[in-house]
This record gives sequence, structure tokens and C-alpha cells, in this order.
Amino acid sequence: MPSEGVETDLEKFLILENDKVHESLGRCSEWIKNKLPARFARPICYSVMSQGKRLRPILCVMAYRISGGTSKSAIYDLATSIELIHSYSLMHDDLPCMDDAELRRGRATPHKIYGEKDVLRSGALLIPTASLWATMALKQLVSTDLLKREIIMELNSAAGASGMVGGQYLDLMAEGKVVSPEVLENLHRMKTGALLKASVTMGGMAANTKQSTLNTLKQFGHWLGLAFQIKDDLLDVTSSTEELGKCPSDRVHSKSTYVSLYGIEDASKMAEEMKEKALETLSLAGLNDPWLISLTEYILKRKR
Ligand code: GRG
Repeated sequence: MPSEGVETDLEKFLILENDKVHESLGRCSEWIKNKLPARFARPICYSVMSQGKRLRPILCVMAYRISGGTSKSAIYDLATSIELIHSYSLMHDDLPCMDDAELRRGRATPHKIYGEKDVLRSGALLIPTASLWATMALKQLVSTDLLKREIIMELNSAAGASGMVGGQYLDLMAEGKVVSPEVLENLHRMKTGALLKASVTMGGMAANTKQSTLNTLKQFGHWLGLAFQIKDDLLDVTSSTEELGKCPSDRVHSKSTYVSLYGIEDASKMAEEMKEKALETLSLAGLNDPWLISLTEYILKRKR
């Protein structure tokens, strides 16, 4: 539990959790290396093993714990399946046909090293790999086939047309246009929010928690996802490329963002409001887990 220096405690907690996620990603990368020619495996390993914040898998593990999940190590593999989807989305998002980015997580984007073709092809492999990795983890975590199927459905729905890919499509179509606040919120809810929401939902489901707790986690994930994306928009204009470890910014692609629509001050207030709604959701349900509360606060305080 966090004690007196809550932020320092959270930092330590995140480092420990990050290490466990990293370990699972390492095993998954080895598994991929053993199955595929190096030309395919290298871009995947480069991307998956780079230093991300690992928020999605960490949220999944936290939700599992607060839903009563007994600390089975396989939960890290289930959580890692979400990070695999996130990794492929970053590999593809950075490609010349999308954001054409040069820098990600403080180093060259995969296609700058391995070329566009190989990154496109190998990135796609992470989609079925995520489902396989999750299915293997679920064998150890969950006893009924129905629940296993529902968890895999949750992952794939969040990643697909009504979630991340659908949101990315809307985002690409909106380039150069000023969209309405409703369109922007929907786009972000799908592109970024869906996977964050699925992270906590899958954690709760893996613990076989009751429906009311699942509903709370989904509602929490919804607000957290929006707060996270508004903060992402804010960081895009308030932080340097060095601080963020990525480029270029949304402005280069003339994207509508919370900042372009509302300005820095109002966007900051909105992020704060969404975060408060996320915390209120937990508190109303009596899910006052100190780590999850500090992580929620951190999402708005983060510098990258
Ligand atoms: C075929 C249309 C189509 C899409 C393919 C590319 C793609 C799928 C989706 C893009 C989704 C995307 C990149 C959303 C942005 C999410 C986001 C805010 C990422 C940054 O997340 P962090 O801050 O990053 O957690 P780290 O590096 O810490 O993992």
C-alpha cells in the first residue's frame, strides 16, 4: 500500500510491475523468435521490448487484484496480450502511410530501421499472437470455456472496428478538418479509450468478479480513457520531443484535438473532470484501492 511518499511509492510500484510485464513480453518475444525468420521477428522484438509505460497491462493486473483475483502469475501473460495489441498499433501508427513518425519511446521508429514492408507485415502478426498469448494465459486463470471466450472477445472488440482500429480510421478521415466535440470524443473513446477500458475489464473478468464490479471497472475505464487521451493531447503541445520521446505532433497532421478545440486551459480542466469522474466511480462502488487511485492521479501528472 502507498505510505507517506505516495508518488515515490507509486514509482517503485510501477517499476516492479513494469519488470513483470517486461518478463512476460520477453518470453513472448523468444516464442516469436523461435517460430519466425529473423526478418519478421526482429521488428517485433524491437518494438515490443522498447521502454513503454506499460499502463494497459498494469491496469489489467491491478483490476484483477482489486476484483479478488489470487495472484496467479499467468495474469501477467493475459495483461501482456493487451500490450501486444498496443505495440502493433504503435508500429503501424508510425508508418509513412499513417503518422510517418521518426521517433517513438525515445528511439527510431521500427520502419526507420527495418523498413516499411517488414514492419507492416510483422506488426500484423502481433494481432493473432495477442489472442494466442491470452488464450494460453486463460488456461491457467479461468475454468469455464464461456468466460475464456468472453475475455478473448473483449480484447478483440476493443482492438477492432468498434474500438481502436475504428477510432484510428475516424482519426485519419478527420485529418485537416475541424470536427465537432461529439465526434472528437467518440473518436478518442474508440481509438484510445477502448483498449484502456478493456484492460481493466479483462482484469476483472479474469478474476471472475461479479457483474456490478465489472460495470464499475468499465465505467472507470471509460473516464480514465478519456482523461488519458486529453492529457496526451496536452502533452503534445506542452512537452518537447525530447521529453515525450516521440514525434511528430498532432499539429503536423492538422488533427483536431482537445487542445485545438478547447484550448490548453479548458482541455486541462476537462481532463481533471474526467479523472475525478473515474475516481468517483471507484469510490461509489467502494473500490478504493490506493494503488489504482494513485495511478489514476499519475495519468494526469505524467510528463510523457
Ligand atoms: C488499419 C485504420 C487502421 C488502423 C490500424 C494503427 C492503428 C491500427 C491504431 C492506432 C491506435 C493508436 C496509436 C492510438 C494512440 C494511443 C495512444 C495515446 C498511444 C500512446 O500510449 P502510451 O502513452 O504509450 O501508453 P507508451 O509508449 O507508454 O506505451
